[in-house]
Amino acid sequence: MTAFHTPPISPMAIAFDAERLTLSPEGPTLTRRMSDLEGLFRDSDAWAAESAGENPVVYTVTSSPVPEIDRELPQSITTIMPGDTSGELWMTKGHQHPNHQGEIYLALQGTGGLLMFDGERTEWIDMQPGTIGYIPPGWAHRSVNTGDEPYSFLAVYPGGAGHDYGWVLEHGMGSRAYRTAGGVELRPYSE
Ligand code: PAN
Ligand code: ZN
Repeated sequence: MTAFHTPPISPMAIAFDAERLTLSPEGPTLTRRMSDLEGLFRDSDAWAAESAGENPVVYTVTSSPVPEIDRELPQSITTIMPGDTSGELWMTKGHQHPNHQGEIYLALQGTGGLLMFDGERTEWIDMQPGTIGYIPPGWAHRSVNTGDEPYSFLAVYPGGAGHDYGWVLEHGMGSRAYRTAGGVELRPYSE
């Protein structure tokens, strides 16, 4: 079983396999199934049916051994499966960093979108391998798979930033991303 290292952490090299998307040494891996995304998809009936049925894996988050502790700088690779629930593209839960700190995402494989919301304004960045998406302090963020294959990205963020998931349940994300014949369409969050 893999675990986070305990401070003080020694300088270390982390081998990154760009094909297999592994980190070595690795820390814990988190798996989010459909049932973990309660209250997030617009069509709650479709969400409930998929959760009670096959309950598919929507995304995984593989971490390096660097822990989420103040002044450390953890990294993780998120992989979102392709799919949609009543047209709404599969996505991460999304969160706000309560300590309002910045973060970067580097797209690795597949295609996706980085949706950000500061409580008033919504921003969307198309993500493809090589794109760095910058998330400024105070912007809640959610990732979306816009393609037909898994979408993966590397995240690097301050260990003391914290993750507030309730913020998104309370305030939404400003927009939702849907699959359409022409590609991706952003629609108002509550329509
Ligand atoms: C990322 C996210 C990861 C999963 O590492 O935590 O993509 O998304 P949720 O945390 O919204 O489920 C990050 O933004 N860390 O701060
Ligand atoms: Zn974050």
